[in-house]
Amino acid sequence: DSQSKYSDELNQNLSACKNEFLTLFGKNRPELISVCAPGRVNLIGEHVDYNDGFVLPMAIPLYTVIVGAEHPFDDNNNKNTLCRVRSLEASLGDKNYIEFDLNDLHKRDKSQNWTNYIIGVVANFEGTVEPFDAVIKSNVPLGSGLSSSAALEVAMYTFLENLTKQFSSKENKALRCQKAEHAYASVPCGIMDQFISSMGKENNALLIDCRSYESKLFPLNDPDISVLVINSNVNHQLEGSEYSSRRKQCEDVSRVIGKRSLRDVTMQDLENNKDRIDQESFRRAKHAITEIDRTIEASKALYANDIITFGKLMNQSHDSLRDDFNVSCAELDSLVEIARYSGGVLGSRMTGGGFGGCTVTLVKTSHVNEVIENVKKHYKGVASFYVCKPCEGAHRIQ
Ligand code: GAF
Repeated sequence: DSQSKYSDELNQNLSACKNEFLTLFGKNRPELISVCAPGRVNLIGEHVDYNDGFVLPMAIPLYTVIVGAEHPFDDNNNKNTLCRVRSLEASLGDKNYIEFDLNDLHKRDKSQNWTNYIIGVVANFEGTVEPFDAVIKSNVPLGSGLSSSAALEVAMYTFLENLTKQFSSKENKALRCQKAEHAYASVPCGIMDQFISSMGKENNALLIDCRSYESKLFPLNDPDISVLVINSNVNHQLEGSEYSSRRKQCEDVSRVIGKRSLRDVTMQDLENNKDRIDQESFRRAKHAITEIDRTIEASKALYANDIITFGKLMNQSHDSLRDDFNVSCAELDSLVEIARYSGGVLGSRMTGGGFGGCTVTLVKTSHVNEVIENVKKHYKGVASFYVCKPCEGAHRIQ
């Protein structure tokens, strides 16, 4: 079944990293450290983490794997400060081998973008980093809204923790990785992705309060209900500029209203200030305010096992992202429509930042194949499918 397919893939990627490590960096090495960090799918609560709102993601069994060890002493038996990292991801571009000095952790130019994720995490590690060599492989599809960047950052951080035996709290780990993304990848992301990649729990979604960082587990392990992730395999986002502008619009509205963030603004407040806010920003804020409420409602529904209400809220979330926040696209809308018209579907929406990437559909397990067949028949592009159970956050494997 699909779950054993995921663990097979994890094991294959782990072996591939180990083999490459031994080939590239030699055999006489200290203990090898192997870690993994998962991608995620967000069930509801989109574009609200940076508004201090609530999100409800789960970690999914697609992982970034890192295998590595301390960098060896040099020929004169001195310890140096060099790190070497090899990525087995062809999709990360042709610069798949990097070397950097721990004394020179400046941000690299854009053409070496994946390098920045690594160096950014090293620079933001809560402790002293030892020189190391490492190999990376990931099966979180890149730029698909499943949080491949956070998986890479959190995997790197987890590797450094195990290498140096200096462990951060899971919350600090997420915050440090987020800082790395802000400073080294120039994406002003919220905390959701790093948080769930670090804290994910098997069989549970996590309701995260993005203001207090408190989180609560919500069991999601009914075998009759499946979470189906569908990748549109398109990505229209231009370097995160749309993301930054949405974030700014939200912040501007709360400033005009005189509140700390949209978490503190009600629809009534927004209506009362209508004359002082341009129409587009009004719609952006309306999405965020209603989405925060929907996420709270959805978590209550999940707690009460009211999966019908949960699905309806997912549908409303998508419509709001499409019509008011304008972060969907034709491909995502089409996948959502096809799913909604299939039997057994409780709710379907885009997930993640948007402008391409994936949808998430809550569907009766008996109808998963029907949805997949309908998408294959009616979607104009070529979609990929993942049936996901919530899995554990980042951890050492060996
Ligand atoms: C991206 C960001 F990284 C998250 O912080 C979040 O804002 C998400 O888009 C939208 O909900 O994944």
